[in-house]
Amino acid sequence: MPRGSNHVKFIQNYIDGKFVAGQREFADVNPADGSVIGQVTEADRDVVDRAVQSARKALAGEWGRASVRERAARLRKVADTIESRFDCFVAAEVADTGKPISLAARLDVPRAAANFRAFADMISTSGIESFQTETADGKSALNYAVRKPLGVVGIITPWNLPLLLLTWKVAPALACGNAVVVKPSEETPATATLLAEVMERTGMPDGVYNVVHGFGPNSAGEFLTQHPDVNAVTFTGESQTGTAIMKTVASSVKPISFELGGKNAAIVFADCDFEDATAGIADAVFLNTGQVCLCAERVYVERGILDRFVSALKQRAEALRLGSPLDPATELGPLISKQHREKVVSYYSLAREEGANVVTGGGIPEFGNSLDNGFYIQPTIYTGLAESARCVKEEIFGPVCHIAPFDTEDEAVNMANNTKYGLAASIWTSNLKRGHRVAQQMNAGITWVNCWFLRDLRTPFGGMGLSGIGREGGMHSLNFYSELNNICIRL
Ligand code: NAD
Ligand code: 6OD
Repeated sequence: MPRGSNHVKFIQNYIDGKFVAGQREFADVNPADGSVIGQVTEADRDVVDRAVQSARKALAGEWGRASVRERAARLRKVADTIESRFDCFVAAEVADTGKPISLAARLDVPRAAANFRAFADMISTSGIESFQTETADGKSALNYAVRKPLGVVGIITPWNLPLLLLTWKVAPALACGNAVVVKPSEETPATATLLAEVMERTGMPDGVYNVVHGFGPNSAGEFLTQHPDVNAVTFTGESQTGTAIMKTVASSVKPISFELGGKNAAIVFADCDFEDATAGIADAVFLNTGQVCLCAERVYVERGILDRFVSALKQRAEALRLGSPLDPATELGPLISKQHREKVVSYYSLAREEGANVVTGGGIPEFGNSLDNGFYIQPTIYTGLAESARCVKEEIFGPVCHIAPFDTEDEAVNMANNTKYGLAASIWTSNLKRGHRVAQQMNAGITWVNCWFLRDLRTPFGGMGLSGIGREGGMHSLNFYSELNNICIRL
């Protein structure tokens, strides 16, 4: 982020180990007060091409020859360096997203370092498949697979957990020996750029990590997915964007990995630990102002505890401290942008038109200070909507949920599964058998029982239906980011 004052940063593309300006700039806005905190240089087609070529060059050089041990050591150094610049990363993430400083310090930045360490460990200990095969003449053959990098990986990420989600892809891609060109969200360009400084400090060879800034269609995102020398594309973002990217990459048959949207359900049985369940669901609905793909926007509660549950969640929603992201006591920051707030507010209006009962929230808070220029919104709970209502069907991506009753386990399962998405679910019960039984029926990539967003990076992560294609995490990441060449030797 080379030139700039303390107030307005100039955020540039990073190519072949150098910061590079482009022809056009766009503003980086702080969602907490609407102020412009940075000018970001947009990558045109030529700049994206230079980034891809620099990645190709890196693959042909020292990086392409690095052993697994050397790559793992490099990744661990990146983790250490992120930690040595912890406050800087936290400050940049908070300014870009408006998320509470306590959240960035507890979740986003520690997870970025953890991503690099975890994939350094995984690539170091990953084995090779081998099979001894009987041949027709009574002899045998030995099969074994070797792992090779895909080449240049294009990585496109959203704004909700910018550094966490970017490093979740960069770390395994580099562990497998690829070079990357990343396109962070136009809303949150800072931490991907800070990561470039980290790469430089750790002595990562030039061209291994490149950053291009810009938008999606007819900008850096599309130019990257269209590029013929990009060997694979991994994307996290909206399902509709996934459709557009899929069309673009179809002509060149590149491997893709898509982590997309969700309309996740939580099922609360009357036998749950009530305090645990209400606390867990408050987190699942409101964390990061509801801007986590795993957030629960549909909560199904067994009828016997419905009223008690609704009033407990209402109490928790109303107790949440909205405020400046820089105040350590703040629990809820703003939404990411004016445009996104307009979208969420339009769903708040739609919910009323669709006949919802507003339990709490439904509007925009007032602070009487500069935060009124930010994009804050009230945490909101609805009841009374039909299961066919758009607000129950469509992803809103804000601090909002609809609560509906159920009478039987089968009914709860059917309602939870009645969606085109299939990302995450959570089940709250003290009956272990029921926990397993219901979890196994969920049409979702991830189901939590009596917890939410509890992550082990070795496990498969992804979604079904509109929520994505493929799985990342653990061996699934290593397999996505490599080509396996099976070698068969007649013995
Ligand atoms: P988005 O799809 O609008 O943008 C994501 C990224 O794609 C951005 O960098 C954007 O510039 C780029 N982009 C947009 N159009 C493009 C195109 N045509 N070609 C190439 N790139 C393009 O998503 P968002 O608003 O940034 O993020 C919110 C969405 O992401 C929600 O739907 C949320 O559920 C989803 N999400 C999913 C996961 C997951 O793991 N499944 C994680 C986080 C967020
Ligand atoms: O924890 C992760 O690895 C992950 N990919 C989380 C996604 C959160 C969505 O907003």
